[in-house]
Formats: sequence, C-alpha cells, structure tokens
Amino acid sequence: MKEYNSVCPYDCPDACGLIVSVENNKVVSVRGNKEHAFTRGTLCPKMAHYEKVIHSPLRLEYPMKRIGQKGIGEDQYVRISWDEALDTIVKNFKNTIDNYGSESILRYSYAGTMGVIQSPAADYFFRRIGATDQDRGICSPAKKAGFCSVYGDTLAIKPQEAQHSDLIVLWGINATATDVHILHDVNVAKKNGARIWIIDTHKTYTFNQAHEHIYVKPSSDGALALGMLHIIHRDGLADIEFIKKHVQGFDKLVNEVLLEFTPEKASAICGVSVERMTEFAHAYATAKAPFIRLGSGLSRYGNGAMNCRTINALPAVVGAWQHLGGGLLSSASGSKFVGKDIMQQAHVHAPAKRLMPMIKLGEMLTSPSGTAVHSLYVFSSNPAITAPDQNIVRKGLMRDDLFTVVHERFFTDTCKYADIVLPATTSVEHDDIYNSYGHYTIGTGYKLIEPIGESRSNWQVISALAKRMGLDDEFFNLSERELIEQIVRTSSRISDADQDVILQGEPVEMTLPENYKLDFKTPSGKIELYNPQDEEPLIRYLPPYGDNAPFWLIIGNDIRILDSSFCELEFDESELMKLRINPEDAKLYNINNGEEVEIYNNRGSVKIKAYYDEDIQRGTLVTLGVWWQSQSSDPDVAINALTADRPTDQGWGSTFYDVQVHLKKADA
Ligand SMILES: Nc1nc2c(c(=O)[nH]1)N[C@H]1C(S)=C(S)[C@@H](COP(=O)(O)OP(=O)(O)OC[C@H]3O[C@@H](n4cnc5c(=O)[nH]c(N)nc54)[C@H](O)[C@@H]3O)O[C@H]1N2
Ligand SMILES: Nc1nc2c(c(=O)[nH]1)N[C@H]1C(S)=C(S)[C@@H](COP(=O)(O)OP(=O)(O)OC[C@H]3O[C@@H](n4cnc5c(=O)[nH]c(N)nc54)[C@H](O)[C@@H]3O)O[C@H]1N2
Ligand code: SF4
Ligand SMILES: [Mo]
Repeated sequence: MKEYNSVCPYDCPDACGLIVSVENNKVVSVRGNKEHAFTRGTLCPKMAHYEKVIHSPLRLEYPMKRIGQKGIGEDQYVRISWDEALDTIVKNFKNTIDNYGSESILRYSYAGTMGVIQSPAADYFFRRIGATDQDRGICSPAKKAGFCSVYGDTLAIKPQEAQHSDLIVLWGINATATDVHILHDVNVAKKNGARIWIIDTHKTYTFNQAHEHIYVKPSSDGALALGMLHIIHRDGLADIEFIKKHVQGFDKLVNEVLLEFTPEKASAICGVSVERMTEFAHAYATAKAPFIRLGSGLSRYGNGAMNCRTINALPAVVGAWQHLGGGLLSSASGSKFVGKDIMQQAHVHAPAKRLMPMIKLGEMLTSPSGTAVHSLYVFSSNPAITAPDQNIVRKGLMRDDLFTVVHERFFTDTCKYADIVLPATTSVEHDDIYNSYGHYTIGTGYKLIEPIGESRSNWQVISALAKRMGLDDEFFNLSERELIEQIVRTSSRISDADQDVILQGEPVEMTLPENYKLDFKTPSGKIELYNPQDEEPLIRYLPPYGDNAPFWLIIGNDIRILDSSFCELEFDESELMKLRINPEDAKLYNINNGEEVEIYNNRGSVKIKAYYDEDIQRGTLVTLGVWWQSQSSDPDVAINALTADRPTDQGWGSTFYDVQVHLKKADA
C-alpha cells in the first residue's frame, strides 16, 4: 500500500488536504493531512469514505446514447464507443452552427470539481467556437459584490486569525456542515475566553458551538446591521480615529441613513428586539478584536449584496481591522495566487457571442427562438436538481429538438435528459491543482489510479472535441501535468521555492504581505461605505422579493451531502427530506406532527412530511438538502420546484432563500 497527498475536490471552502492510500490500483482509504495549514488533519463525515464514491457500483463506466424517451432513466440508454460519442457531438455542433448560429450552443457547468484545470476546462473551447458563454452565478456572487463594493480588491483575512479574536460572529453560516475547519480556530479562541455569537434564521447544527444566538427573519440582516450601526454611532462606540484615516462616507451614512434608521425601525424588519440588538451591538463594538465569518445564506436574496455590504461596514466602523484577530472573512482570496487565466487563455481574443446568467437556464431553454438554445453541454453540475425554478428547467430539458450532452460520474437526474452521456473520472483518476475560497493553502491532486471503466476527465474530453472540431490551438495539445506546471510557474505571487514544493505534491500556505489587512485596494485607498462607482453609492436598507405568501422557506445545507453530490451514497433513513415547522403554526393549519403537507407558490408545489420543532421561528419553514429525485419527499418534483430564477441585486446571483410558500394538508 502507498500513500499520496491530494486535495478534496468538492465545492467547499475548506479544500482539505488528503492522504490517499492506494493498493492494487484501488483507493482503500482516505484521511486528513496533518501538514495542511488550515484543515490540520481532519475531514468532514462526507469525505471520510471517499473510496466508496470512487469505487461505487453506480459509477458510469462508458459513453451511452439515448434510444428511448427523455426524462425516464438509465434503461433508455445503450453503450457506445468514445469515437461514436465524440463524432455525434461534433456533427451536432457543426449542424447547429450552420443552421442556427454558434450562439445556439450552450455550456452549463459549475463546481462538481473545484480543480483549477477541470472546473473551467471547457471555457475557452466554447468561447472559441462562438457558443453562448455562461457565468457562474448559481452560488454567491452577491456576497462577493457586497465585499468588493466596500473593500475592492483587498486581500481577505486569513481564517486562522480567528484564534486571536475575543468575539466571533458566525453570521449566516452553518459551519458544522459547510466550513467545519473554521470551528477549530473558533474553539481555540473560545478556550482563550472569546464569546461566540451566531446569527441565523433557525437553530442549525452549529448552534451549540455558540454562547449567544440571534434569530433573524429571512432576508433582514441588512436591517439588523444598520440598527447596530445606529446604536454604535449613537452610543459613541465608533472608532473615530480609524474612521478618519481609513473609511470613506461614514458621516454621509450617519446623516443620510443611520439617523433615520432607528433600532425600532430595524427591529420591526428583522424581528430582533431592540434590547437584544443593543446587547449585540455593544458586545461587538466593545470587543477588542471582533471577527465575523460571513456565510453565503444571507446573500441569496433579492437584497443579498446590500445585506452583505451593511455587515461589511461593521468591522470598519469599530476599527476591527487594526487588531490581530479582528476583521471579517467573506471569501478567502486563495484563488488570486493560482488563477484560471491559463485555462481561459485570457490573452487570446475570443469573445463570447453572448453571456447567459446560469440561474436563467430554464428561461433560456424555453424562451422563443430569439434566445434559442439547440445544443446543451452539461458537466460538473446537476441542473435538473440544483437549478432554480425546476419545473421550467425540466420543461426545457424535455424539448425534443434540444441536443443534450451530460458528462458525469453518476447517472444523475440531469443524465435522464441527455442524448449522449459521457463517463467522468473522479479527482484521483486525473491530475489537477486546487486553491480554496476559504483559506490560503494550495495543493496538487495528481492521478493516483487508472480511470474507472472508460471514464475521462473534463480536460481530456474537451481537448478531444477541440481537435475534432478542427481547432489547432497548441493549448489543446497540453497534458494536465503540463497545464499544472504552466499555472504554477506563471503565478507571480508564489515564490520559486514554493512553486517547487507545490509541484512536488506538498500543500503550501501562501505568505501574505505584511500589513495586508490595512492595505485597502479600493479607488480611494479607503474602506468605502460610500462608493461612487456603485449603482447604489450609499449603504441603505433594501427589501427582498418575497412571494406574498405566509411562510419563508429555508432550504439549508444537509450535513450528509454537498449540493446534490454524495447522493450516490447509501443512507440509513428512508425519509431524507423533512419539513420543520413551529408547532403553533402547524396547529393554525390543523397539521399533525409527521403529517404530509403541500407547500406551494406560483412556481410549483412539493409534498413533504411536516414535523413540529419548537426551535423554528413562526413564519419560517426549514428543510435541508437538495436531494436527487429518487430521494425526494415528492415523487414528481424535487425542492427547487419552489425556488425562483430572480437575480440578486448585484452579480446575477441566485436567490435560493428568497422564497415564500403557502401551506396546506396534502389531501386538502
Ligand atoms: N454539508 C454540506 N456542505 C456544503 C454544502 C452542502 O450542501 N452540504 N454546500 C457547499 C456550497 S456549494 C456552498 S456555497 C457552501 C455554503 O455554505 P454557507 O455559507 O454555510 O451557506 P448556506 O448553508 O447556504 O447558508 C448558511 C446559513 O444561512 C442561513 N440563512 C438563510 N437565510 C438567512 C438570512 O436571511 N439571514 C441569516 N443570518 N442567515 C440566513 C441558513 O439558515 C443557513 O444555516 O457550503 C458548501 N458546503
Ligand atoms: N434549493 C437550493 N438549491 C441549491 C442550493 C441551495 O442552497 N438550495 N445551493 C446552490 C449552490 S450554492 C450551488 S454551488 C449549486 C451547485 O449545484 P451543482 O453545480 O449542480 O452541484 P452538485 O449538485 O454538487 O453537482 C455536481 C455534479 O458534478 C459531478 N462531478 C464531480 N466531479 C466531476 C468531474 O470531474 N467531471 C464531471 N464531468 N462531473 C463531475 C458530480 O457527480 C455531481 O453530479 O446548487 C445550488 N442549488
Ligand atoms: S467536503 Fe469540505 S470539509 Fe469535507 S473533506 Fe471536502 S473540503 Fe474538507
Ligand atoms: Mo455554492
């Protein structure tokens, strides 16, 4: 048996360092790498048995073509050769270009793997053939937009700094499920006496990590933060010296927004009492080095970017950034160190003919000919389950005149709509390099075993397609190892010595410039509470969309799966999707504990069993996980039948939490 370093490839801020044990071309076990600067030797339960994913009997092993109907299942498919699969795709792409124009081809992909090579593997190819380009807005671009509006291109604070904080706020993040390694730093701080606060819409897995809990009404954090800013200013707790030196627009914010945005007004919107808000504001502002870990939950609303901007103002106004352990982590800038420029061939002029926001997949597939899509190439994503407004998405995928290719590791719900299904490798069957959006450590994950069956990596498939399409760019001849070498060797922020270590396969934590926390990379060089470049120059309260229905629906992340990844594993419980409801609300609707209900709005309706839970706020319903259809509570639709494709206020992000529903007994 031999052991190798690797990196967890999933869409998770932790990007854990792995030690993979291999015997006879099989992965026998996986454990955490103690040398990894952030993940320090532990993994989450999802990855504890990665070998079960790699060697799952459900893995796709060879290319297939559809011989039956769309939307049914794997029995509608037969095995074909790679040659036939690739020839069919190329023939279709050429016909589509001739008959409808190249922009009728659409790539749809996301972060099934976060690898710097495999994730954007197809970007340049599709731009080069003039296809419609697709942004990557499904996750949390509004959170990024909110941070950038205030801090521009400033480097993110290192997560490990939280250890030195005396007050940590886990704000809209369910860290136990989604960023478990930050809890290591939280626990060190706790041992040194730090107080931990958690701000969420309901009691999550993470609540018992904290001393103090605040429940907000979904979408209302902007109001809570503005109320706190009002109190901090009113009670003389703002750090005036810091503000004078480093903050733009504080007086304007006070005079034009805060004076009028009283704690009473804030309380009416966010549901937090004025007393509790004052307590939180005072604790935050009097802490020596308060640290906020900002999650993505609260950014997935029509007011998401603005919610984030207001929270980003807090560490500025109390001067948290000047102290070790103080600041706010929205998303780490690890990716700035090894960028995706090489994969995107950023220096080659090949502009996309048009850009599609990925949240609009359904509209794009169903709208009349003006924006018609005739060929769809999906990889590293499972839109039939994870995309918003599922009924429309599925209607589009069902179109007989749509040619769909799906490149996948498993026969997901999206495969059911494919004309051609291609088998994909897992991260131990191909070469890649990984950065992280939660910390600063970079590492390679080299190929450790031969591909299962005839599976191929994203890059292998795309470079083969490029050649068959007649593209002669030298780029498409490069192997994954050569790409990694180029990516690392052209990363000017990484020292030569570190480049060598990374290429040898060891994880390396990037060295941050001294005093980086106070080097604000904005046009003014200051933190911009007033940002004249922003469409909304000044921070203020914005409302969400809502749906004019009585209940907010929170679809949180389940600890057992990651988006719809890991659904291929076996689960003990037969009932994976449950709805949690406050007993008082349930009684109003005459609903018994455990009874099946229907939740619905004008986009769809989902049947699900409802369970009483005192810890759920009145007017809020909670369900966890985006499960495959076969695992869903309703035989016909999964949970995204209820969500909308409405964009966030900035960044064309998804608004998965900005959903309201009606409720009734299932048989009523
Ligand atoms: N186990 C597991 N891990 C995951 C994932 C998974 O599905 N499962 N998904 C991965 C992905 S793709 C991502 S993007 C990250 C996301 O990880 P997080 O940043 O943690 O984001 P979410 O889990 O979407 O939401 C976090 C919390 O925000 C809360 N929330 C919702 N609306 C509001 C609001 O208006 N105000 C406040 N204060 N809180 C609100 C939700 O209740 C939830 O508990 O996790 C990654 N890790
Ligand atoms: N209701 C609701 N919906 C949500 C969310 C939510 O909180 N609530 N979260 C949203 C968020 S934050 C996100 S990021 C999206 C994510 O949504 P998706 O992008 O659909 O992510 P996954 O469901 O993880 O699907 C990734 C797929 O990629 C495949 N895959 C893995 N590695 C490879 C590879 O190397 N090559 C290929 N070809 N395939 C590979 C996996 O088998 C898996 O089926 O979901 C969103 N959907
Ligand atoms: S899913 Fe996240 S926490 Fe779990 S092993 Fe992978 S990177 Fe680490
Ligand atoms: Mo995400």
